[in-house]
Amino acid sequence: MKPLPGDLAALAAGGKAALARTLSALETAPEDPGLVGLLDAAWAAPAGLVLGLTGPPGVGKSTLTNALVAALRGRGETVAVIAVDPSSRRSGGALLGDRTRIATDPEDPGAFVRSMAARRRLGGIADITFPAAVLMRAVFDWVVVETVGVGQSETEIADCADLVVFCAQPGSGDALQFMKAGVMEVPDLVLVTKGDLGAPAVRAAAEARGALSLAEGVAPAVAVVSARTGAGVDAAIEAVAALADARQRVGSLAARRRAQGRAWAESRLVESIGRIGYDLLWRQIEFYDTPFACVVGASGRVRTLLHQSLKEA
Ligand SMILES: Nc1nc2c(ncn2[C@@H]2O[C@H](COP(=O)(O)OP(=O)(O)O)[C@@H](O)[C@H]2O)c(=O)[nH]1
Ligand SMILES: [Mg+2]
Repeated sequence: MKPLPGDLAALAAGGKAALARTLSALETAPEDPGLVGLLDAAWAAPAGLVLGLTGPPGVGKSTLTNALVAALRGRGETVAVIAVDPSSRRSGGALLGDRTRIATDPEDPGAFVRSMAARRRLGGIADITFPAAVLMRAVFDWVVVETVGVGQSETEIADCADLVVFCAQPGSGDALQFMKAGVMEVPDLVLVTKGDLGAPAVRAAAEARGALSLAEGVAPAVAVVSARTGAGVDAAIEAVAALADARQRVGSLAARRRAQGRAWAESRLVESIGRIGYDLLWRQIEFYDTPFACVVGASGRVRTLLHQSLKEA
């Protein structure tokens, strides 16, 4: 296999093949020093925006992702997609047989799609979604993460996306009930899908606005889109970009990313060195500039210490 790109410039210059190789290394050699260096470099240079799409299966997330890719490419912007597959121990495969595939032109260097299994955390976001999104964000204008939209994934996406869009289906009030009850984190934008259905979509949007007005803080905007006709897709992109701009100006986007890096590093470390190890070590770890190297470094230290003490015992 060809070596990993040596730095971010090489990752960008290497195109989709270089990105695909780097993403594979995330799964096969997550502690590779070259990979870890690339991750921290990408972490320090976020160029694009990570958009998380959540919503129940069948709501139209994949179809909308296709429409977003087409619209963004039409505007001359580049886009990478992470499709989190609903594989799990329990179901062992796809939940819906007729899942819409996300299709892009393999010849187009500006559009990239990667599927990832929602391993371990049932129905949730793959552990490598976060580092994958960090890598993609350094070389693409947009990163769209389509979740499987069952249970936890709806809140987990908030841990790796810059902005979360919740997709709601005309004629189903369930998710809005969750939101009202505070079960679900409030998204940054709500899109009622399948706007071509007409009145039911308009009604769903009104219901969503009503439900969200009861939530704490500033209620997110609600808009209607149709991936089928393309209506509202450009407006949705503009709404997301405007939100991101506003947050960038006040610094809350950067703050959110820092918190995500810290939370990811903490959860990986607790997994590798345990809660006791983490509680002993965390004060000595400076996560913010190099969260990826920190995780590998701290696990390595603990491994060495344990090894020594076992030999001495
Ligand atoms: N009428 C209409 N149907 C749609 C639209 N978007 C998706 N669908 C249909 O809804 C079903 C589920 O779509 P899919 O994108 O796979 O949903 P996902 O499970 O949320 O990814 C499919 O049969 C789509 O053809 C739309 O804009 N209008
Ligand atoms: Mg889908």
